[in-house]
Amino acid sequence: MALVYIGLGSNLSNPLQQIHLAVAALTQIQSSKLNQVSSLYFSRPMGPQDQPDYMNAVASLTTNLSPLTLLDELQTIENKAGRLRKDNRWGARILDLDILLFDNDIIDNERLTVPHYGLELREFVLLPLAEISPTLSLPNGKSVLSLSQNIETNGLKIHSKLR
Ligand code: ROI
Repeated sequence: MALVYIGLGSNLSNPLQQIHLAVAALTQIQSSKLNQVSSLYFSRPMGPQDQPDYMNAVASLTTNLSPLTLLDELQTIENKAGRLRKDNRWGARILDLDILLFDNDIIDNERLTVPHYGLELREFVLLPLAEISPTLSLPNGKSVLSLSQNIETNGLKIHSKLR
């Protein structure tokens, strides 16, 4: 079994509902078990500012799936939410499900980069991650808690508990 952390994000089509539906969908992934879900956070857009604020959360999952099979499952959930793959990289999106960490694995291929390239730079990933796993370290040895305490919070605020 691998321990995986997944970042959830939405800023279109009722983000609150999108994140709730996505959490429900995560519980249905084959050969996997949803462990923890962070609070739901409001965050300011990273990238172009002419888009709505985001809602973000982080979940942990244990899985017997391979990284790419898990990625297929997450993309199926995104597609069912109405996410268009051709969406521009830095633009608004209905639902984004990112594999942040997959055990201590380092993965780098055309489809998948783990740890997620933005992990250490994004308050909307680090704070929810530290909330559910304060003792976690990244494969490079850095403490998630200390990263989260040293990053600019950029107005991030807790909206609600998810479960
Ligand atoms: N900004 C925020 N606040 N939250 C996100 O999930 C998010 N996702 C993205 C970009 C466009 C980089 N900005 C984001 O993909």
